[in-house]
Amino acid sequence: VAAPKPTPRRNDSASLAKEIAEKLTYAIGKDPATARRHDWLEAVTLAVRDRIVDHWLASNSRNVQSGAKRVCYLSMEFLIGRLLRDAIINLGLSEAVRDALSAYDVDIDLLETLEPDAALGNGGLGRLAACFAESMASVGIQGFGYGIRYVHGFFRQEIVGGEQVELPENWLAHGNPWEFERRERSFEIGFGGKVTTIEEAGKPPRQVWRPAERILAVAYDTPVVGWKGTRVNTLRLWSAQALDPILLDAFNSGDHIGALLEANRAQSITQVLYPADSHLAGQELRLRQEFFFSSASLQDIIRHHLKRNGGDLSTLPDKVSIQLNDTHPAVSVAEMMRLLVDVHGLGWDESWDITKRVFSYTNHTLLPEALETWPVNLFERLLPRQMQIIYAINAQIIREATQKGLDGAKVSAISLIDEGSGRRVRMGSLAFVGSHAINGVSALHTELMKKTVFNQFHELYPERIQNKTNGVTPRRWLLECNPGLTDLVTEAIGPGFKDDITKISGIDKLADDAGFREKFMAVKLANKQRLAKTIEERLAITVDPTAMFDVQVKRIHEYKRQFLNLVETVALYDQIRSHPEIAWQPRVKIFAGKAAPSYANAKQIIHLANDVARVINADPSVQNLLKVVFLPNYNVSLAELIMPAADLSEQISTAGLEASGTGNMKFALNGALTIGTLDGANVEMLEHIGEDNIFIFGLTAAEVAARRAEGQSGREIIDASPILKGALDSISHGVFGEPGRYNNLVDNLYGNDWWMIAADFEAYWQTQRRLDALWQDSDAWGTKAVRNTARMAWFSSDRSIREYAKDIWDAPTSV
Ligand code: 26Q
Repeated sequence: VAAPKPTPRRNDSASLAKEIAEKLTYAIGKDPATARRHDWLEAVTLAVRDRIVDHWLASNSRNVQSGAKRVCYLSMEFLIGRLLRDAIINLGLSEAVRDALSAYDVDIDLLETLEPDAALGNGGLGRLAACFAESMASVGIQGFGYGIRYVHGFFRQEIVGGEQVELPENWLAHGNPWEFERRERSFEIGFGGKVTTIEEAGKPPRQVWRPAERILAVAYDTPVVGWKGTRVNTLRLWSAQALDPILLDAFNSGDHIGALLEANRAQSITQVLYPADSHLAGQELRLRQEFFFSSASLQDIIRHHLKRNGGDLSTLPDKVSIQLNDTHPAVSVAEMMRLLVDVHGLGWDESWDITKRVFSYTNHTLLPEALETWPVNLFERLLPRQMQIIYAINAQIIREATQKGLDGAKVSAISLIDEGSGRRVRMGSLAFVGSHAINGVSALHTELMKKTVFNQFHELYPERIQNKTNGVTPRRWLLECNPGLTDLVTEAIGPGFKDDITKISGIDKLADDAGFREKFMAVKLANKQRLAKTIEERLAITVDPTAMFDVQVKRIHEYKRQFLNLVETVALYDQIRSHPEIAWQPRVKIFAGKAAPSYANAKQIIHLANDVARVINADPSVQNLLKVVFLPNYNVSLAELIMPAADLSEQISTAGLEASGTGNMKFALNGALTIGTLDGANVEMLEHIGEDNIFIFGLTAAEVAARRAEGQSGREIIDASPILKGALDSISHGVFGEPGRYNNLVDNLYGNDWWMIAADFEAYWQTQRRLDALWQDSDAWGTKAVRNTARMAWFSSDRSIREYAKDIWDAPTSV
């Protein structure tokens, strides 16, 4: 008899309604009368998931047939957020699901808010990985995300007494319907132990690593649905398990506690995401995480290649590209060499050639304090064979460089070992030499990479560094988060922009059309009302939705200069009170973001934001003109609420320090104007949007570098600016909390003003006042807002991904 085949799921609302009821009954064990909202969420998710699985299996068999190149994106972070709405929109099921649920009097919008965020990332780098995964599926690339299945993602932030408190996050508490555990897909990962040389007669000596500790990496797969569901890729996240719990029991017979401790020790590797994004947490556990997921991913990639290509590893670079998302998976370069040479018996030179052709590396920061290095002795103890390999690679690189005529100082600049402050392995250098392409994430950042961190390498290998300006997926960051604007654009120019975002430029000509502009600003107002409601519910602060929503949301860091924004806020507060005759424009200053738990100055900035909000919001003399809001627990879902509701986007980093930024793109796509420095991707946004439609101020990257070299202090600038001086005085003299609380922040400005806050204040202040004037002319503001949305298409991650595919991966799109 022929085996019965499952029938693919149908997408009409009646079929969906029936299946949702079946899931509720047979998968969850509830009937509609007693089901709670979470039960409905799970039932809908499972019904939608069935449709994804149909596409997923079809994509997987097409992958096998086409044999096209696979792109593996290795990232310690995937900051995904929620998946239900993403899946529903990409599958084209919005109306069907809404209709199906209306039969049960259940509201899909409400259900969607019950899904926990998958917060497996810190910020920009992790969110970029999630946008790229979705874009790879959307443009038809055989993409595989590889990462870590953290049990606890990024911490939950509460504000208590104005200060950040970190609470553990537990996204898996009620299970995760999107993941499929693949127990059969598991690999052993070693740590520690010894390397022995095996000599056999007639053969070259071999190195064998005998780890002291072995742990199992188990795969959990999540489907990644592309636009229109035509391709579903896989995100494979690794979970750490004790190698063999039963053996362990036998080994520890009688010692149950000891056996459990052993299992816990194994599992601890994937328990928690490190919450530091710009300065190093140099702990051993972090290096273990990095190696754990790198080794598991490479073993999986090699296993797959051998199975599909008749056991021939020489063709690996034709069939696979591996992108390293920053240096976090850089140990992969050494581990790949170990697997090729020690495990699969290839020669060193051939292995090195394969490695370089397979790998490419994206750099996301130039901040010296964020460049990853590991003490040689730690590396040696944890990964003895990989350390030997790094030495061997280093010797080869130095030999090559010397042959090309490099001398002492230049040679030590390219050494993989930093001999300066204790011996340390430079992970950026390892990633560089093991890759055929190295990219920065904006044009400016890439040029600075060539001139600074990788200057010596760039001289030696001038063809390797390229630029790939970041992008954001227009599905999540327009269609899903801003249905009002999506409908308006559809009404105006048709739905073609959903398939090809470049078509959104069709609304450019409507910027001068008063009727369209009014509708555009009406959508904005509705989005602001929605955000105002959340602000009221969460903070009991009433804000006027017709005031200008001036927003800075991102990780809290000194280089991002939330402090500059707060000083301007305080200055504005003072000026409004001392000059009531001026036609001040009503503003709501909105802040959100998390500080790394160990980053004292960043925590002070959060405290100040909350202190400033408390004092200003309680002062009746500025009531209609100024409100300050710090929204706790910034995450992807909150961003989806905030981006569509912003009038003004603050992108005010010290020039030269923000590699790209991606929030800047989300805001502008949703019709916010930008006030920003010539930093990161702001520079390219200026080129696309046009100088009339973006508000640029402040020192350039070159000017910042020059001022830093001079070591100029902020004192003269502050003394010459009564507005700045006044604001700093009220901050340090106790207008906002105890006197002295913010001495450290303020004194830094008088000292060397490292972040150029005093230096840029005047230009920032003046630009803000120009924006006040523009706000009064709502037609002019509306025109610029429309032009922002119309001209942001180039910043789609589909464009970024196509560039990677063509210039770095040589991988076909639309397969
Ligand atoms: C490294 C070692 C040990 C512990 C933590 C880390 C670590 C973790 C996360 C270091 C850096 C990060 C994250 C960096 C990041 O998000 N960078 C941002 O990347 C975005 C995407 O390219 C850019 O748009 C931002 O400009 C950049 O700041």
